[in-house]
Order: sequence, then C-alpha cells, then structure tokens
Amino acid sequence: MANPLFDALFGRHLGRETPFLRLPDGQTITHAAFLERAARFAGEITALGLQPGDRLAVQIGKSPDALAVYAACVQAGVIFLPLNTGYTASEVSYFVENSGARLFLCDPASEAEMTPVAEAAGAELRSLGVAGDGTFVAAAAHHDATFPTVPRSGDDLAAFLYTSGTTGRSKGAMLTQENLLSNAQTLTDYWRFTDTDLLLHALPIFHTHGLFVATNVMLLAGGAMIFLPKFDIDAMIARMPEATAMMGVPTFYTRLLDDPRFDRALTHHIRLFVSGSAPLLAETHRQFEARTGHRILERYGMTETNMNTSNPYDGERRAGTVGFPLPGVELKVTDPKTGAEKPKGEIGQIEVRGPNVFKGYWQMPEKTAEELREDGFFITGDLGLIDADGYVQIVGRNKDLIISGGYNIYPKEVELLLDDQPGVLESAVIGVPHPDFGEGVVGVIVAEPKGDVALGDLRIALDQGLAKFKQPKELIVIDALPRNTMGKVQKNVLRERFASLFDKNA
Ligand code: MLC
Ligand code: AMP
Repeated sequence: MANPLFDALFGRHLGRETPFLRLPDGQTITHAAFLERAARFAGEITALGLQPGDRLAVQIGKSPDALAVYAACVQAGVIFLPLNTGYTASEVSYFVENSGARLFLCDPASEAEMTPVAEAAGAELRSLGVAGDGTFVAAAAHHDATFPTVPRSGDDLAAFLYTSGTTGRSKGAMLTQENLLSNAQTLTDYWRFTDTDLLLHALPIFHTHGLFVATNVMLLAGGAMIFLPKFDIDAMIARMPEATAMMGVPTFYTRLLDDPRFDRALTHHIRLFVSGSAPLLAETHRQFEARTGHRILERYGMTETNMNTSNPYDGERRAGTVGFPLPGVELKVTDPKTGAEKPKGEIGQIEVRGPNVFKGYWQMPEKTAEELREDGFFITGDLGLIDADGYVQIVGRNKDLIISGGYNIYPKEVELLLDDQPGVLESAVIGVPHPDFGEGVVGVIVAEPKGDVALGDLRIALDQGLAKFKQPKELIVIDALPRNTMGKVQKNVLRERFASLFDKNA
C-alpha cells in the first residue's frame, strides 16, 4: 500500500548517502541519516498513541530535527501542524485547542509555560530543541531507525496551516497529500530543479513558503539545502557563492540590496532567485537586475492554495506581475458582487481552481462555503487583472490584511486586543509603506472621553497577547477615526494620513 507524499518526497531517498542539509557549522546531514531520525520520531509518535488522521502541533525552532518531525508525520499518517515560533502562549492555546491536537511539541525552554496550554487542550506535551535536545528526542532514541510507512491516499490530510481571518479568528486550512504533492511536482518542473541544485534556505519552516515550496521541491528534486536558522545578512553573504538557487520574501531582496557586499560576483553561481509571499516592488526587481544581472522570478501563492502563478523560467519575467497560472491551475478574475468573469485587463477578485486548492477550513463549514465555491473555485481575496499578454497582476486586496515581511496580520485581531484595554474607546490598525517590511503595522487609537491612554500599558498588553510581528510598530492617539456616511471607518484616509510614517526621508 502506498503513501504518495511520503513515497515521492522521502521514500525514494531511504538509505541514500547523498547530502540533504548543509548546516551553518559545516556539518552535512545525508538523506539516509535524516530519514533514520524521522523514522525514530514516527516510532515515538505512534508509541504516544497517535493514529493516522490525528494532529500533531509543533512550535519549535528551525533545525533538521524540526524538519524530521514533518517527515515523521507524513510517514505515520499524522497531520502536521506547524506554528509560528513568535506566537505567545495565549495564541498557541487557541491553535492547540481548536485543532484537537493529541500531541504538542514545544521548545524545551517553553515547557513550563506551555504545560497549562497543553493540559487545557487535552494534548500530550513533549519538547524538541534545536540542539537535538528535549524529551521527545530522548524518547525517540529508543525506537528503530526504520518505520513501516502508514498507507495513505492522495485525499488524506497531510497538514493543517492556520491562517488569520477577517473576524480575528484563525482558520485551520486543511491540506491533503495531493494538494502538496501536485504543487511540488509542478514547481519542480516549472523551475527546473534537479539533484544538482543547492538551495539557500533562510525562510521559516512553519509556513507554506519555507516548508512546502522550498523544502518539498528540494526533496522531490533530490537536491540539497543550505539550511540557515533564519535570515542573517552575514550568513547569507557567506553562503551565497555555493548555492544554485534562493527563495525569499521581498524583505530578503531589499536587505541584500542594502548591503554593499552583495554584487554580481557573489551571485555568479546562482541560476534562480524566487520571490513571493508579498508584492515585490518593480523597483526592487530592476535594482536587483542592475546589481547582479539576475531577473528575480516572482510567483504568487497562499496558504490555502500553495502556488497559483509564476513568472516563466525561460520567457520574460515581468516586474510588477506574478506571471501565468501554473500548469493545472485555473485562474479567473471575477466581479466581487456577481461572481461573473471579467474580461482581460479589468480588475476584479482572483479565483483559482486546481489540485493545489485545499479541502476547506477545519470545523468551519460556513467559512469554507464563503470562500470555496461548489464548483471548486477558491476566492482568494486578492484583487488583480490578467493583462493582454496573459500575465497576472495583483493590484490590491479585497480583505483587510497587512503583509509585513511576508507575515500576515489581520487588523481585526490587533484591534480587538487594543479596544479591550482601559482608556481605549476604539482603534483602527492599518498597514503603511515600510522600507524593510514592505508594510508596517500602525495602531491608531481614540481615547475614552476625558480619559487618557497609557501607551506603556498598551505595549505590555500587546506583548502578552500577540506575536511581535503583529504588534504595531507605532501607536498613535488621535481625536476621532474618520468615518463615511454609513459609519464605517475609512482606513484609506488613515493610510494616506500616515503614509510617510516610516519614510526616513520624509
Ligand atoms: C520580525 N519582526 C517583524 C517581522 N519579523 N515585524 C514585522 N514583520 C515581520 N515580518 C520583528 C522582530 O520581532 C523585531 O522586533 C523587529 O521586528 C526587527 O526584527 P529583525 O531582527 O529585523 O527581523 P528578522 O528576525 O530579521 O525577521 C525579518 C524577516 C522574517 C523578514 C527575515 O520576518 C522572515 O523570515 N519573514 C518571512 C516570512 C515568511 O516566510 N512568509 C511566508 C508565508 S507563506 P523587536 O521589537 O524585538 O526589535 C505565504 C504564501 C506564499 O505567504 O505565497 O508564500
Ligand atoms: P498567506 O495567507 O500567508 O498564505 O498569504 C497569502 C497572501 O499573500 C496572498 O493572498 C497574497 O495577498 C499575498 N501574496 C503572496 N504572494 C504574493 C505576490 N507575489 N505578490 C503579491 N502578493 C502576494
């Protein structure tokens, strides 16, 4: 019996002494060694009583072991649920509880803090550290270096990835084996990845970009990755000459361009730079080409759909566009009110259909029905057009969402927390241009009548409740929020008013 995702990504590398992960300390982990580790982890997951279809949530630092937990889940038929390492305990508790995770792996340093979180959710808690430490790892050492792969079908769920929602409540996107595998196959072909590739990997592995786009593609191609714990400019510059490819969010590219050491010679060996998760400014695209001679290949995707479009490998990589629908993916631009398809060149909402599109939100049938049509088209919430040559352009969003350094922030979640604080009458959270993160989060606050807002106390509340990346970089108190005649807050007015807040030259 087969397990399509395991067989394609991992199974064919069993016993292969080929390099898979090159680490900062110079150590190389082979496919064989990685998969032995994963097999022991699968043994421990099973020994802890997890059955196929159960959820395993992780909030652990980026390391080979963290990736091996993903492989172990696929091999054991368990649904993998990775969480941003920046989330606070209160954010994590929602995910662990909502997903009904049976096992939750955290960093050894946060075990005490996470014990009540796991208990409240009825999940087992174990730890896994970036240095090969932790209770889970110690117990796994007693298991075999081989594991009988659990049979699965393409329709079985492989992962839950939570994405925030406009109401402030996160939704668990259910991704099947087929969703992940079909997209990895398409991207590997489209971007010509082979076993001679060495990918510079500095993205986090708890999101689609670093986990599925980067890692699944490299596993399928049989290549290796320079596996950095995070984006660090010195490490990027040091390792760039070895690599053949890099994937990053736009902030990676602007940070590289800000460094005078980054030049043509350094990128001489690279054959492909890919950008996504947030809009790449056409200006960045041009500067990058002028500096290095490379044209960045921009693609477009999301948690619910994996990758939808890509600029071509051979043809023109057009700045300011996200290229063409990928093979097997249908994309149309529709009228948000009627759902009718718009002609070429006209702006509307982007809808996509294909084997990449998820199965719905976990235990949220109404939310699923709002966004996933019966005919299989998923309403992305992005606004765009298809130009005369067939290139897709994203021009905005039909959802109140901020993307900062490639991370999504739903203003509602931040506003709910701010509105709850003493002295705050109401708030509006907006994104304005930021030189490093693309968009920077700003909290605009109105105090209670005759009241006073203690910004220091707001900061404490934000720190306790929300991951750092969601917290406003600036908090501004104003007299009243601008509203239209219907009483709706005019965020566009606020965005204009504070447009130059982060502009150092303004
Ligand atoms: C860190 N901070 C951020 C931030 N990242 N704030 C806003 N937005 C972010 N993205 C906070 C830090 O906690 C710190 O707070 C301060 O900002 C400065 O931190 P830094 O050291 O400069 O940040 P760094 O750790 O270098 O991280 C920046 C980054 C990282 C861009 C390298 O955010 C990153 O790796 N982003 C990639 C996100 C990603 O993978 N997205 C893919 C989603 S999948 P303080 O106060 O402590 O100083 C998806 C689908 C698709 O979207 O299409 O791919
Ligand atoms: P996420 O929910 O984290 O998967 O984020 C998905 C969102 O990121 C999409 O709906 C888009 O708004 C945005 N996005 C991804 N890639 C691009 C891109 N190349 N250009 C513009 N926006 C993008």
